[in-house]
Amino acid sequence: MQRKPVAFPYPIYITRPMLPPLAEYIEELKDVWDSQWLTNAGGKHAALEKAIARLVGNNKVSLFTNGTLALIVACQALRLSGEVITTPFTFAATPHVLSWNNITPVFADIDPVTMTLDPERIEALITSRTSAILGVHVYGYPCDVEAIQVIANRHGLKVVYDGAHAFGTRVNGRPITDFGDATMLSFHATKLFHTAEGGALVMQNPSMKEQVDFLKNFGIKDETTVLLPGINGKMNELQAALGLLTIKMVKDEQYRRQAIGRIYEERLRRIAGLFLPKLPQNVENSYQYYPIRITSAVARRSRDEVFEALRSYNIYARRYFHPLCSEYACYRMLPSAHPSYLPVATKTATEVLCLPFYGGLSDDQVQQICDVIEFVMQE
Ligand code: T4K
Repeated sequence: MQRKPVAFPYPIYITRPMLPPLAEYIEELKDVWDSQWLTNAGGKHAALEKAIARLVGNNKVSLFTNGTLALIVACQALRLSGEVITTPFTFAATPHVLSWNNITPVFADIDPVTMTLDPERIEALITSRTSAILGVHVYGYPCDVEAIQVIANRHGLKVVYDGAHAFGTRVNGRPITDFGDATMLSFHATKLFHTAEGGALVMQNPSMKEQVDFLKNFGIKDETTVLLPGINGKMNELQAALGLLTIKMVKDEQYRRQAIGRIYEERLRRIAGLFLPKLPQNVENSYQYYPIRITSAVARRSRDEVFEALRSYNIYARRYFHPLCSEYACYRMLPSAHPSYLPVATKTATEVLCLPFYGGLSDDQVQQICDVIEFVMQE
């Protein structure tokens, strides 16, 4: 039996944001101070929008103050209504965006391997009220974008993706934002690339970008013309200035996370009942999260026991996404929310644990986290 490991004397979180040297941020802010232009499509906003457009293969990009507003506006721009089919295995923002648009979320079960919307569960849920499919590239693992598009085409539905975790994910060499009518990206502090709070919509259609740009600025065209009932979703210059620095740090952060992933893999792969993330060959990882799965039928400890035990060692892993959105008080009365229709999602939500995963972790810290996991799973 392994000796009981020591607890960390400080908290180890699931993530920590990349931060450029403060002096560089101050330098970047000098133009903002000089121009006294703080928001409403300033120079930093334009520069960041361009930089992100380059990364996503020159698709149309519109920056937002957060990812949630970007998704709300996508629903407006695509005129979604009635019902939208989505996954229950996601962050609260996904179904809430539908509710804020007066749309009923219809939950479909997920694929047991990718943990994303199972295309085979979608068609049975389509009714005359269905206007779209809203997939989530959970942990940056891509939905089955081709199968989803085939279904959407067959039924005349729009396809929107919540790509909050998928900045940098590529499928067959193509940016994940190439698929569907629009993809939301989140640039929240907990995301790989971040602007403290922030987000973007990536679209294929230039006329949609034009409309989205109006919608995020109250629908204003000029001083006397308001075209649409818009909202305030604009990214400000302080956020964009931070983004112009953090975007340069993404590649190194991904390399470091890849190295951390290798340590986890090497140390944890032999533990009975503990399953490690494995992406298909044709997918490039965003390195957003490191989700392990603990299957209580095989493991000596349940996911919740491991989660609690890790906390006693000052390790704050997270159970993203437990409970399922379909279990929230505001959604559980929906017919599609009944657990009997969502067996895979229900089981997955009891198994997943996202481990600390960020470039600032040293090899020694990762090894110590592994010592603790090994110990608590064999206790
Ligand atoms: N769709 C999906 C699938 C999403 O996951 C999200 C957001 C959205 C849509 C909405 O996108 P945004 O509108 O947020 O752009 C966090 C984030 O707040 C949330 O953005 C994210 N998903 C979700 C998965 O995680 P919490 O409640 O878990 O965050 P919190 O405050 O517990 O932070 C987690 C840990 O991160 C902390 O324990 C320590 C560390 N941390 C956090 C912050 C905020 C830092 O080190 N520094 C920080 O500034 O929701």
